[in-house]
Formats: sequence, C-alpha cells, structure tokens
Amino acid sequence: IRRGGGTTMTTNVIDATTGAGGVNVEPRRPYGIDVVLGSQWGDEGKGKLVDMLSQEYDVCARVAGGSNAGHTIVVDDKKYKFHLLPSGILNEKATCIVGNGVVIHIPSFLDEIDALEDSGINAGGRILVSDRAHIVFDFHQEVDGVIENRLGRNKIGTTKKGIGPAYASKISRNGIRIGDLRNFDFFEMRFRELANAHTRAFPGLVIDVEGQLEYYRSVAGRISAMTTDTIEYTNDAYVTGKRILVEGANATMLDIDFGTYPYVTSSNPSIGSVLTGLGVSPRKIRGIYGTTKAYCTRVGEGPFPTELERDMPGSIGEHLGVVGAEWGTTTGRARRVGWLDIPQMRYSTMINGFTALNLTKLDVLTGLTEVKIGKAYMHDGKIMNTMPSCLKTMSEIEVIYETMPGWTEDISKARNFEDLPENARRYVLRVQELLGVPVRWIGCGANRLDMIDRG
Ligand code: 2SA
Ligand code: GDP
Ligand code: MG
Repeated sequence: IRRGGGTTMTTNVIDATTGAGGVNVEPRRPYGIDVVLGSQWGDEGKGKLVDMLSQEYDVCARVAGGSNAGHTIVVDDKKYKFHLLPSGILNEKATCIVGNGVVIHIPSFLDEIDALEDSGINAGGRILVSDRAHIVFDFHQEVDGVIENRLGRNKIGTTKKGIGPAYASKISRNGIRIGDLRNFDFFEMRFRELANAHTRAFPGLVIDVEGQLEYYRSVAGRISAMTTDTIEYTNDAYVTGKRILVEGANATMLDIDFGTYPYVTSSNPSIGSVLTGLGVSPRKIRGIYGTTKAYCTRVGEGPFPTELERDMPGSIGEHLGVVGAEWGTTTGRARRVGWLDIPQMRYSTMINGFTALNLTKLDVLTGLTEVKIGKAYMHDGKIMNTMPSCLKTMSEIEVIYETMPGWTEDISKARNFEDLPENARRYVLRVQELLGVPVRWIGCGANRLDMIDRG
C-alpha cells in the first residue's frame, strides 16, 4: 500500500477482487477502561472512590495536571494525601501509571514516594512514569507566583505549583520531558536553553542552573528506573485483559477549554485527557464515573453562581465549610462553598457522558433544616439553556432554587440506600432525576468504608 510521502508499508495482503484483508480494526472487547472524573470545581472526593475501586483493578493511571491536585483518603484514622501519585497506589497489587499528560515536579514526586514508603506502603516497582510527561521545574513554580503577583486583584488563585508555566513550556515546544533524563547531555542543553528563556522573560528571576543540573544528575537514575513508554504499556495491558482505572485530577469546571476561563487550570481535566494524557482510543473507554459533592465548592478565584457566605457565624455556608472540612488538600486554603448547581452539572454531564455518579459528602448536609438545589440559571429575565462562556454573563446570573426538607439523623453508618432517612433519599433521587444519570455511590463520611454502593 502506498501512503503519503511515498513510504511503502508492508501489511496484510489485500485481495483486489473482494477487498478483503489489509485491515486490522481492533475488535471491541467486553471490558474497558473505567474513569473517575471531577464534575464540579474539584475536591469532590475522587480519591476516595478511586481508592475503593482500585481493589478491583490491576492498573491505575493519572492523566492530567500535576502536584496542584490533592486527594485525601482516610483509612481507619490515618490520612493519606496524594498529589502526583494515583490514589490507587494504596492497593498494593496495582501498578500505577503517571501518564504523558501529567506535569511532574520531580522533588515533590520523590518526596511523595518516600513518605508513602515511610508509612509502610510498598511502592517500589509499582510506579511507571511516562517518558513523554513534561517536567515542572522550581523556576516554573517561582514564575507561577510572579505571574499571580503581577495580576494583583485579578489573580487566578493558583496553587503556585508551577502548573500553568510548565504547560506553557510544553505548548511552546521548549519543555523538557521525563525521558530526556536518560540522555543527560541532551537534558542539560535543553535545561540551559529553558532556564535562559525564563530569566529573559522574567527579569529578577534567579535560577541556580549549576545547582539544578547537579540535582537532576543525582536523581536521573532513580527516575529513569521508573520511566517507560506508558502508552505501549497501557494498550498492552488493555489487550491482555488487565483492568484499568483512570483517576481524574482537578475537574471539568477547571478545564482550560470547558471551565470558567481564565479561572481554570492549564490542562483538560475532563474526559478528553484520558485519550490525550494516556494514549488510548475512545473505543477502549467503558465506565465514566462523575464525582460530585452533594453541595459545591471551589478554591481559588472565579465565578461560582450558587456560592454562599462562608464567614458568617451560624450560616449555612459556615456549616458546609466546617462540617465538610473544606480546606485545600495541597495549599490549606479555605474552599468557597455553595449549593449543588444543576445547570453546571448538566453541562459537565454533557461534556463527559457520565455513565454513573458518585454523590459524595451527603453526611455534610445532615443537620440542615432545609437543603437547596440550584435548578436553573436566569439572565435578563430569561431561563438560560446553556452554560455561558462570558464571565460578565456568569456574574449576572440569577439562580433559581428548589428547596427540600433536611434531615438530622447520623448517616455515617448507612451502607444501603434504605438505611438513609427518607429526606436524604428524596434528595438523592431528585438529583438523579434532574441529571438523568444514575447515582451509584453515595458518600456518608470521610472514611474509606463510609459509602453506599447501589450498583
Ligand atoms: P493551578 O495551580 O494553576 O492549577 O490553579 C488554577 C486553578 O485551579 C484550581 N485548582 C484546584 N481546585 C481545587 N482543588 C485543587 N487541588 C487542591 C485540593 C487545591 C488546594 O485538592 O484541595 O489545596 O488548594 C486544585 N488545583 C488547582 C486553583 O484553585 C485555581 O483556581
Ligand atoms: P479529590 O481532590 O476529589 O480527591 O478530593 P479531596 O481529597 O481534595 O477532598 C475531598 C475531601 O472530602 C477529603 O478530605 C475526603 O477525605 C473527604 N471526603 C470524601 N468523601 C467524603 C464523604 O462522603 N463524606 C465526608 N464527610 N468527607 C468525604
Ligand atoms: Mg482535591
């Protein structure tokens, strides 16, 4: 067969009369890759579901973002916090992949592995890092802070983990990849160029180039031992019937394309990142599990239509923030809080095609006399049918709420849907009805076991 460019490729022989042969379309298999995604502005409790599900999977993968992400898992009374490592690492049988779409700050990554091993979890040989994943350098983190300071009151409220600047290097095609550490002369040449480009662009930025090179030379062997072609690995794992789970980081409303731009992160934390951040075909995806809090939070700046005042003593906002322990897992910042936002969730469901929902932190609503659901957006006296892209329109939105009676019973021990008080059940079913997606899991407490599975 002649292809563009005149290359001759040997392939199956084609029968010129029948047209048979010559094609090798991979068959659809009775299994597939399952994905856990954040459907709001992050911190919905993705890590907890991944931890629970991972017991059933052979491979767990991260596909986007970097150490900005923070996933907390509570096992008995012990808290584990993950930033770059997939939360599935707690399943000692799982192999964990850090895919090509992730940006990796190597010192943080190694510290995370060391801390995990110190706490008795054996991670050795179970972590595979994509040779194509880009590196976040210390100067990217500094530049993140410099840009935020320059923006002043228009700042994004980033985690200052260097995520935006590292993806900017990637997109500008002068980024450096994990695989480059295997050829240190090449790495050094690229590093000097990248450091120079940054000192030119940010006067006042001082980079200890020799010190950094010495550090990277010292860790190159350790990183390279974990480095592999994760695209090949994942696709082979799929073909050989291994069960694969993808752990989304951040969330759809923080997506650089679909989120509340510019108040977003610099990656695509929605369904697309599974394809671009892992290198698999959409034909291989099966379950797409949207994680949503029973209310809503956001950390950092930007629009939040159903936001409630958090600082007022005795307010509902204070209840959600304190009872829900809504402080950032990575930065410790207080998260903004509000009611569940159905138009936002419909938008997120449309983009990701959720096959089931994981409704977390229902226990946090316990004790409220009434619970509200943001049911529709109004603008200029009209109901809106779409999620506006314009920040000004977002700020002018009026939310129409539906009010439901609350419940006071402790639900942390509920393990079946029927164990929930009637008003809590009605709330869950109403959310399911409004979104048209089955609510499969319900979070009843922070602990690993505090969950109802209706599957
Ligand atoms: P960045 O650092 O460039 O990705 O920040 C851009 C925006 O994305 C938000 N962002 C997050 N939102 C929720 N959770 C995140 N992870 C941590 C957590 C956050 C923390 O699990 O709590 O500890 O503060 C996360 N990472 C990024 C960020 O707030 C900006 O709005
Ligand atoms: P992620 O980024 O989506 O993984 O979520 P985070 O870990 O950043 O934030 C979720 C927080 O809620 C963590 O502290 C979890 O321990 C906690 N959490 C998760 N599910 C539940 C739940 O059902 N109830 C309560 N009370 N806490 C939960
Ligand atoms: Mg988080």
